[in-house]
Amino acid sequence: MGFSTDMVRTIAIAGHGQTGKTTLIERLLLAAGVIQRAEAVETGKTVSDFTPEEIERKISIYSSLAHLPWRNKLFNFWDTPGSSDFIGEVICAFRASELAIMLLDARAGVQIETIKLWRNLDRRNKARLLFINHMDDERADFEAAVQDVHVQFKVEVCAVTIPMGSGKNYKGIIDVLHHKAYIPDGNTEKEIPVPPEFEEEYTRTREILAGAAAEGDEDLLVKFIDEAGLSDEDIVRGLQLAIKDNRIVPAFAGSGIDGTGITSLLNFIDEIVPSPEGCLEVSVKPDGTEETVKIDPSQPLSCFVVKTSNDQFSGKLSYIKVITGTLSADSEVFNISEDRKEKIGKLYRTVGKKLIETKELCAGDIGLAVKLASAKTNNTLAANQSTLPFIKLRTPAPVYSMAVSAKDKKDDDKISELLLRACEEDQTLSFVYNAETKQNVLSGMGDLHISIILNRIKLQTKIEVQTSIPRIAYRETIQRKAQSEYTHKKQSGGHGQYARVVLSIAPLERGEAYSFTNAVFGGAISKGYIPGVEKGVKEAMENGVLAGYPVVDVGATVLDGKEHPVDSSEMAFKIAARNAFKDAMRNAGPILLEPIMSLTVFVDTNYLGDIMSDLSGRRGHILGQSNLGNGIEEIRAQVPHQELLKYAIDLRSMTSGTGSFEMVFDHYSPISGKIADDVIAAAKEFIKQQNEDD
Ligand SMILES: Nc1nc2c(ncn2[C@@H]2O[C@H](COP(=O)(O)OP(=O)(O)O)[C@@H](O)[C@H]2O)c(=O)[nH]1
Ligand SMILES: [Mg+2]
Repeated sequence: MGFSTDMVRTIAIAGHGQTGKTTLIERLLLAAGVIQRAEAVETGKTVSDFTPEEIERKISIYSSLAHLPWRNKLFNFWDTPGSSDFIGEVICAFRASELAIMLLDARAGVQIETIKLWRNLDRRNKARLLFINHMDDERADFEAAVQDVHVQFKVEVCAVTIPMGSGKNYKGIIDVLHHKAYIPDGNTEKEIPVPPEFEEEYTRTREILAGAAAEGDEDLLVKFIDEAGLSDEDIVRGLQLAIKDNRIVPAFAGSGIDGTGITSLLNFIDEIVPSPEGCLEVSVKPDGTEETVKIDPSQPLSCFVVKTSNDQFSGKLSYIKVITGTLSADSEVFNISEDRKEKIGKLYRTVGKKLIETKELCAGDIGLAVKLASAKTNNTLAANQSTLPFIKLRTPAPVYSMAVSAKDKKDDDKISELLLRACEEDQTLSFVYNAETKQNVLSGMGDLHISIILNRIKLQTKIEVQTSIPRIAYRETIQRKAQSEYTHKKQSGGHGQYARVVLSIAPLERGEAYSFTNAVFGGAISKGYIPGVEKGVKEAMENGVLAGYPVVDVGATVLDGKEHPVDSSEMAFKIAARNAFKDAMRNAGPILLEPIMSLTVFVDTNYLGDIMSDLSGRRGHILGQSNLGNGIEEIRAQVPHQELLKYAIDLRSMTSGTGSFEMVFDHYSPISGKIADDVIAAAKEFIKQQNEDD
């Protein structure tokens, strides 16, 4: 059966680990009759956690997609991982969804990953609902969790369902929008009238909900004030507008264990959450400027590949979000990003690993195609060749790297091939050969992320992979001006070589990298030889005089020189300039620079002291620290990269697994004394070894 844009809703379920996302998907599918029983995550039989890695570790690692029919609509739900190691998977799901459901554990309220995910959704301006789960657990507190979100994110949260009791006394929920209650009933939940003892709370909550719904719409506000309340229809209309403008966050209560709170959530999505039509995507013009595109079924086809995975039976799976028009099975489209035609064969919807064939996907919908010849994640597919490509997924910088090689050198190529393929599937993974340090470096979002990738390769190929902490890319620079002159001369028999260069070098501002000026007066060096001089300077800067690291932030000026009518050449000037530079650098106070990372750490308040003193032990410079409420601290610091190579592991052990961090390169900063001496000694040892190997 075909679905039109107004019938489709795509929703990402996100939240801190263990809040119950995977369990909630089971409950949603059960309520819609897609599955006959909800499985516990521990059994390894849930719809969403179906890969061997997920079954073994009992956590979600990949985002998985499941669709379900509800009334006359089709809902696509993404289950996403909660661990920040797999944020790349969450980002795919966010990109392909118009709405997110943020899951909270009613015992814990806002947690560290909640904050990071919420900020991520803010950057995308995505509307969201709040599902406050675990109401059946001791210490569950619905109101505290709602208040937490309100205080933490400065948003208006309004309860659409409220719990009847909590912990051992949890009986179910009240659907405020429909004046009904739901209680557990065998496998699912059943509707009952609101029990008299909850009538008062219902009335109070409905009043607040009406007030929230009225806000932002003048007509409704007037009605609300004049008529002292709103009709059910008016509340629905107000909420529709509020969600569309992302003004309020509706909150729901429930439990994944007894399946309460599910029906009201599904009905709300049906009745209130707007159609994807008109939601915004971004495309990029050839000059790099961005342009918004509306989800629109009436335009020619355009779609975006949000995710690629490999299925052992079906082969390559491309998850395609349709932005405009309709994507049909057995059609031909243009892959804008790869500049070639692409044949679409069969199209599918999924329920976890199960593929269900469909003839078409309309604008706003998401599904998958198998074995596409060229399509990769981030590709734009369209009917017209002139369609602009959509903007690529925005993924965070990697925080953890490992140098990787095969135990047996002959397997290195195979490993590289597999890792490069893994990078195509996973945008937060990178695998690059660092020519400077002569290492193959695999980088990702944490040690768990990297170890899962390497394990998979080991399972597939039986090849032994060895890892080591990667070498840091240091730089060299100078502290003061210096001048030198160098004559390159070989004039004994045959064609001679002659060039003389007078060169001055001076420090530039940090980050300015390099400049070259020709200040030769009166033709002492012919114009034609100046490029040779510059090449020599650049070559010299590839390996500094201290430890062979690239030289940065130096301005070179060629002042004077001398040439020979027959024996001079560009090559001769290059050699002279290279040597002149090295000589000058030795006299210019050469120093080492190390990369400094900008680090943001999120930890529970009780670890704050430990983390702060640990950071100063890592030569960190604390820039600021703020209490985010609910016992969570954010620390911003600048720390040498050298000291953060194992931070993913160390932070976890210091915080019993609760801490989390982000980091990006910030700048280079000088080092001296013993730290510099050690780096220089290690570099010399490394160069010696390389020479022996060659
Ligand atoms: N008591 C209780 N346990 C729950 C609830 N929802 C999920 N769980 C359990 O919490 C654990 C983590 O659930 P899971 O769905 O894997 O969480 P996820 O990491 O967010 O996907 C599992 O043992 C679930 O059975 C709930 O509402 N109440
Ligand atoms: Mg999960």
